[in-house]
Amino acid sequence: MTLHALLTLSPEVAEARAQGRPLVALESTIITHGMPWPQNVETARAVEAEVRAHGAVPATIAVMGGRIHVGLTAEELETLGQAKGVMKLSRADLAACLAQGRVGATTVAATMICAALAGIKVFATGGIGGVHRGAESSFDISADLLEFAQTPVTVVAAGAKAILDLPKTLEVLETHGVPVIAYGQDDFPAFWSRSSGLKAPLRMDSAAEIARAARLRAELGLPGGQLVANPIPEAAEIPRAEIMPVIEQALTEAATQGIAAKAVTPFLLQRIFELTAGRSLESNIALVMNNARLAAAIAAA
Ligand code: PSU
Ligand code: MN
Repeated sequence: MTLHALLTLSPEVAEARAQGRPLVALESTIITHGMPWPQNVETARAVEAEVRAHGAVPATIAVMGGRIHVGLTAEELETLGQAKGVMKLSRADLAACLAQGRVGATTVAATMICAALAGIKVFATGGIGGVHRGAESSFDISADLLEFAQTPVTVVAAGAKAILDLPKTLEVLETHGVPVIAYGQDDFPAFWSRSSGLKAPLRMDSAAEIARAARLRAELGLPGGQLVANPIPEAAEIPRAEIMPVIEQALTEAATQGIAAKAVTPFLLQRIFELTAGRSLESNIALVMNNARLAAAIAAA
């Protein structure tokens, strides 16, 4: 496959690609809009190291200087982690950011698009966007959900945060024909909590099976990817009873302050970090590392 003209590969990713080694894409909105500095850069580095330690090569994706960077150098990562005014890129914004030569961080949707352009089939993150509570009046449904229906990348996440309406999120994924696979358990996980109280539509217990399902989906001519929902490790879990009041407070504040559109998710994440005084961040880091390990195994398979 010839490389798309808008892509710049890091030396590490270029070498892995040339050698046909397993690659795992990583998003950058989690760095710029999902975690505070300096934990954002430290976590991004640790996640990359975890992918390497498990036999794959990490490719963190971001837009800089009119190019899509697939794999960031240590310097680029540090710059991005401290940059102000970084655009949050979804499907709608990617080309605009490139055209304007601005710095942009890729969400799950945009990372899937860029990964597919680079021939990368597996991507690890923390949580995905979904249907927001009150979507019946706000119409706030993340573009991430529609991306799963059209871009052939397997995304490993710890489910979705309970800041979202999880039953509606699962319904939208089902409507769009997206396989939602819980890993190693029956329940759909809820980010900080191992269970959302909802059953996941599908369950798989091995990386090989998940990789096989992705291949067969392509063989059948079905577009789109898969969502693998990997529960947070038990030791890092925050019980639902503890996290729910914090989520409710953050949601109330967002409503009172009239937060809308792209600002909603970053606002809620930021407030939850502040309200749990770092506890949510520790769990967040643990679950991303866990997802990096599973993604590496799927990529290798
Ligand atoms: N959910 C999280 N952590 C995140 C995000 C979502 O638990 O960092 C980020 C991801 O980049 C995701 C994006 O793709 O927010 C979704 O934003 P929106 O809801 O505006 O589509
Ligand atoms: Mn939204």
